[in-house]
Order: sequence, then C-alpha cells, then structure tokens
Amino acid sequence: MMQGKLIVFEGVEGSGKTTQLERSRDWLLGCGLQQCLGEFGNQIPVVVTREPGGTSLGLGLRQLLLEGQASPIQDRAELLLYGADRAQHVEEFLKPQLAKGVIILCDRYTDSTIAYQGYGRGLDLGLIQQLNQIATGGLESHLTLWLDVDAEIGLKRARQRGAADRMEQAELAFHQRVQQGFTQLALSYPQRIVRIDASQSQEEVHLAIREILCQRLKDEGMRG
Ligand code: T5A
Repeated sequence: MMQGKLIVFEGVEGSGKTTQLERSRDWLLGCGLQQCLGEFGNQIPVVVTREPGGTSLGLGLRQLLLEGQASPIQDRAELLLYGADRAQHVEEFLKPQLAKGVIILCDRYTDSTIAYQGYGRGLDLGLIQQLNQIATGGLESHLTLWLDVDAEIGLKRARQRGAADRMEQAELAFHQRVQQGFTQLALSYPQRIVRIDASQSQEEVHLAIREILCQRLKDEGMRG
C-alpha cells in the first residue's frame, strides 16, 4: 500500500495555520486531490490534527500548557510536556495513519519546539533536537509549510480573535525570537520547509499553498 504523507503547517501565533489547514483539507477532499493526481486522488483519505492536543492525553497536556497554572511552568518542564504530547501523538495517531496511506495535515510539529523552546525560551538547541528525536522516533514531516508573517501582525490577529492563552501572553520580543527561529530553520532545511508569504489575504495564501501541495504530491509519487 502507498505510504501516507505528513504535511505540517508552522508559524508564529496568528499566522493563519488553522485557517489554511482547514481550507487545504476542504480543497484536497473537494477536488484538489483529483486535480493533482487524477482519478487515483479520489481514494486518498485526508485528516487534520494538531500539536499539542492531537490525542486524548495530548488534550490534557494542551490544557496544562495553554491555560496557565497556579505556579509558573519552568522552561524545561514546558519542553518535556510538549515532548510528551508529541511522543503520544506519533505513536497513537501519526504512524498508524501514515501506515494506512493517509495524508495528514498537522498544525505544528518539531519545528515549533525548536522555535519556541529553543529560540524563544533560549534552551539548548542540541538538547531540543535530542528530545525531538526521542519523541518522534525519527519521523520527519514530508513537507512543512511555514506561514511567514511578522510576529507583531500575527499577535494582533490572534488577540483580536479573543483572550490570549499562556503562550500568546509572552512579550513581543519572545515572539520575535520565535520568528527568527522559523527563519533560521527555513534556511537550514530548504527542501523540507517551504516559505509562504502569510501577510497576504487568506485567499492569496490559500492559492499559494494549493500550488505547492499539488506540486509536491505529484513529485513525491502519490500516484500509487
Ligand atoms: N508550542 C507548540 C510550543 O511552544 N512548542 C511546541 O512544540 C508546540 C507544538 C499552541 C501553542 O503552543 C506553542 C505554540 C503556541 O503558542 P495553538 O492554539 O496551536 O497553541 O496556537 P497557534 O498555533 O498560534 O494558533 P492560533 O489560532 O493563535 O494561530 P493560527 O492557527 O496561526 O491562526 P488562525 O488561522 O487561527 O488565525 C488567527 C486569526 O487571524 C485571522 C483569522 O481569521 C483569525 O481570526 N487570519 C487572517 N487575518 C488577515 N489575513 C490573513 N491572511 C489571515 N489568516 C488568518
């Protein structure tokens, strides 16, 4: 059976990942897969998931991480909680879905840990790489779409939408370091990470993503 694909959406707060992930799923299942891959495309399932919170254990961890605690969460404890969420997600959800040939659209993955806990919090990057390796067992994304928008614009969008969560409440300088992290990651992994200009309108961003998805799905031999 054909192996599935793990496609990850990354970026700072309010970069539009969730919006674009849902639009991509609707397009792929509507007519996109058929347009890109022909009749065979109709048979490929597409699912969406996210980190943190892609499993039942992960939902509890997400709540701990984003809703804030009576006492502050220490940086290394935060790192390990994101790692625990990922380890569970990989084993319980991602690997079995990939084995079934599913296209997975995932809101955040390993690059978020490097950007937020590494560049943002200042934890050792080598340590984070090791933790990512332990949590994923080596499972990398086939394609990562980095929605690149200025951290300040992204935060404004996220805050307009409603109350800020624990991570969104961090100072602007933190989010700017996170943004630098994504920039550096895109330079280091140009094959895996594709930059999308996410300062454009939702429709323009969606069209840019469609083009890349179609190209990659064709190139990566999703024809069976
Ligand atoms: N985290 C996560 C870590 O620190 N380490 C890790 O290892 C991992 C995995 C996750 C938090 O955890 C951190 C990162 C995060 O702080 P989350 O809820 O997943 O929390 O947070 P976000 O991913 O940031 O989710 P957001 O919902 O805040 O941002 P999105 O998904 O990027 O943006 P979206 O699509 O919800 O859009 C936000 C608003 O902007 C509008 C939308 O309509 C919406 O109102 N919008 C646009 N407006 C103008 N132009 C566009 N192009 C727009 N696109 C969307």
